[in-house]
This record gives sequence, structure tokens and C-alpha cells, in this order.
Amino acid sequence: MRTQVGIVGAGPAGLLLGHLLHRAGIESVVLESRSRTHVEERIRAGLLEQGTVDVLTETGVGDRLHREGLVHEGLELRFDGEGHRIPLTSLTGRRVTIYGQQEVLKDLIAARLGAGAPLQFEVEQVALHDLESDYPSITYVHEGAAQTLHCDVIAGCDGFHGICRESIPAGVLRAYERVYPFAWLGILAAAPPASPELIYARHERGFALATMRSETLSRLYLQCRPEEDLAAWSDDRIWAELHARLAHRDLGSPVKEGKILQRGVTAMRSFVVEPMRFGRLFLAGDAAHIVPPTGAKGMNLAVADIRVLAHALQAFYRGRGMGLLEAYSAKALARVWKAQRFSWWMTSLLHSFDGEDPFEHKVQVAELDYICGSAAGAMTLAENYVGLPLALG
Ligand code: FAS
Ligand code: PHB
Repeated sequence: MRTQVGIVGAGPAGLLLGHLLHRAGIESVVLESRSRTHVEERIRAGLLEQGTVDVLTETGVGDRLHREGLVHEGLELRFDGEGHRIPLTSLTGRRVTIYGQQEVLKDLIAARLGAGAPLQFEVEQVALHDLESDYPSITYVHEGAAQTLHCDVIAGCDGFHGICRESIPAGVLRAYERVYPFAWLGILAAAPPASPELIYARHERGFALATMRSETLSRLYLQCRPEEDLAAWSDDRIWAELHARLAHRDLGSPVKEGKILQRGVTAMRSFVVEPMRFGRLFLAGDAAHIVPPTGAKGMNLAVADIRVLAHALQAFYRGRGMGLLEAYSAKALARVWKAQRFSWWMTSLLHSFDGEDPFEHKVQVAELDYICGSAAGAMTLAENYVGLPLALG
């Protein structure tokens, strides 16, 4: 088979790239190793930056997002038993929207299949070839048949555990990593949200986050040990810990209990590879970088990479040469590192570290106090949280 852009991975990065290229009249094939059901049911990110909402709206896949998404104009930081609202929209003029990542994927998959554009699930044995030539290819097995896809460009959108980054020869990439000494235990519960807006709580027992998926579905996270055994966490223990960490000194706990529908432990790491390109292979999203979810940047960073890559590919196919493709990695990484810094900062500010010395603890609380008591301090959190402006050109 032949196409212009071979896309490995049908997560937010791969599906959005296929969608943007299709709208620009550029052919692509999206190859996904898991089933459509698995991709559409995997619970992951939940918070969309304004830029993410805008690109989905402007490209015709935002209708359900606008019907079902929950628009937020602020968030609350809670520490020492008190709540402090950060007025995101009055500070920045931008909003954030709660709309599950799996819902975004359902909308993108429906659009792609509706357009009759190639999207193959359950592919196996994916391998990349001739990346340094002008004629790269992807071999794989689909429905038992061996296939070869010849393309001009390959987009590595196969996430942290994919094969694209690993297809780059040793010695080419430089990796930067920080593994945090804790993880998040996350639950999805059939219960109303604890609060109309998100609550990020710093507590001596550990971090907790109250977020949501709808008016009847709440999503809650609590800091736990990296190798936490889920079996050691009964429903009662989870709820008790969430009540303790999210409680307000006067109002008590806002957490509403309900049937726990999903639970899981997410590791926390910061990771970046440079460059995000090798020959005709371009890495995007989690294939190139991972952020701790504290700043709600993971999926939004993937979207930003794709907007830059799609713009560069459109220039290439309109005969304007490889210039923007050559510049892709540096431009994407400039934004990636700002999001890495913010995610590391939010994580360091809100989590308790074993063995943290009393001085560090006091400095952490003083920084939270400053953020909540200073317009400049609140602005530095707000403008990063809603998403920094993205320059495509
Ligand atoms: P993805 O990992 O989403 O997609 C990669 C796709 O490639 C997958 O569908 C995979 O099946 C496929 N693939 C892998 N290998 C392949 C191969 N060899 N061939 C073909 N296909 C292959 N971010 C937040 O902002 N907030 C959160 O709360 C949050 N929670 C998360 C919880 C978990 C458990 C995880 C793992 C991540 C979470 N993230 C969160 C981050 C997450 O949202 C990612 O940033 C986002 O999915 C990145 O999108 P992609 O780069 O498309 O990668
Ligand atoms: C979520 O709703 O899943 C979510 C929101 C904000 C975060 C992390 C996760 O920082």
C-alpha cells in the first residue's frame, strides 16, 4: 500500500493528526495495535485547554464536546484545611473544559470512519524501515496478512510504550527523566462531583484531587506509593483517605461517595527525548514526552505537537519544502519544556515527599500561600494551567 503520511497509534496524537491532514487533503493511514473498544473505553485525561477545545471546534469535531463538556473558569487550591480559588478566566480570559479523553477519541474515530479514511485496529508486529531515506515504510500484520505501507513521512504517535521511539538508532536521542517517589491512585465513581470546580489538595497525608466527568460521575485521585498494591485499598479506605485529605476545616469533606466503577494506579514521571525527529520519522505526544498529570498537560501537549506537525506537513505538501518540518522538533520542544516545568512545579508544590525536611515543607506551604495571595502569583499558575499561546508559523 502507499500513502503520504503513515501514522502509528490512534490516541489523541495519531487521530488528531489524521483528522487535520484529511481536512487538508493529505492522505494518511492510522495503524492502532489495540481494538476500537479498548481505545474508546480507556479512562485517561479529563481536562482540555482552551487551545485543544478550539482546534476540535474549528475542525468540526466539537459538537458533542460543547453539548456535554463542563466549562470551568476557576479551580481551588486547598491546604491547611482552607480553600483558595484561582480565578482562571478573570485572570487570563481563557477557560478549561472537562471532557474525557476517551470521548475526544470517540468523536475523532467517528469522524475518520465517517470520512472513509483508513484506520486499522488490532495491527501487530509494526516495524519501521528506511527512516533516513525519502521512502520510509511500515510493515505490519493485520487480520493475519502481512502488509507494507510505503509513505513519505511517518508520525510516531504510539505513546510511551510504543515502538517508534525505540526504532531510532542508539546514540541519536538524548533522554531526560525524573521518576517521582509516588503515584496516583485514581477512581471513577458514580457520584456527583465533590465541588463544581476542581480541588487540588495538599495535605500531610498526601495529595488529593477532586475532579469529574459529568454531573453524576466523579473522578478522584490520591497520592500513593509508586508500587502501591490496589488490593490493599478497600473502597472504605479510599473514601476515608479522600475525605481526610480534601476536608475543609469549617465545612468538612465535600466528597460524595458512590459505586467505584474503575480504579487504577498511574506512575508519575517527567520524560523528554530530544530531538523529536529522526529522518522522515516525527515523534509526537507521549512517544516523545511524559508529564506528571498534576498540571493536566499530557493530552494537551500531544494536541499542541500535532498542530505544529500538521502545519509543517501542509507546507511540505504545498511545495514549500522541508523548512517547517526541519523546525518541528525545536518548536515542539520549546512548548514541551515549559509544560514540563509547570507540571514538575505543580507536582512538587502539592505532593508530600517522604523524608522531606521541615524547611522544605514550610517553603512549600509559603509558596502556596504566595500563589493564593498575590495577583502575580495566581497569574503564573493560571496562564500555564489554561495553556500557553501556541505559535504555529
Ligand atoms: P497514547 O498513549 O494516548 O496513544 C498511543 C496509542 O498508540 C495507543 O492507542 C496505543 O495502543 C497505540 N500503540 C502503542 N504501540 C503501538 C504499536 N506498536 N503499533 C500501533 N499502535 C500502537 N494526561 C492528563 O492530562 N491527565 C490525566 O489525568 C492523565 N491520566 C493518565 C492516566 C494513564 C493511565 C495514562 C497512561 C496516561 C494519562 N495521561 C493523562 C496522559 C495521557 O492522557 C497522554 O498524555 C495522552 O494519552 C497522550 O496521547 P498520545 O501521545 O496519543 O499517546
Ligand atoms: C482529570 O479530570 O482526570 C484530571 C484533571 C486535572 C488533572 C489531572 C486529571 O490535573
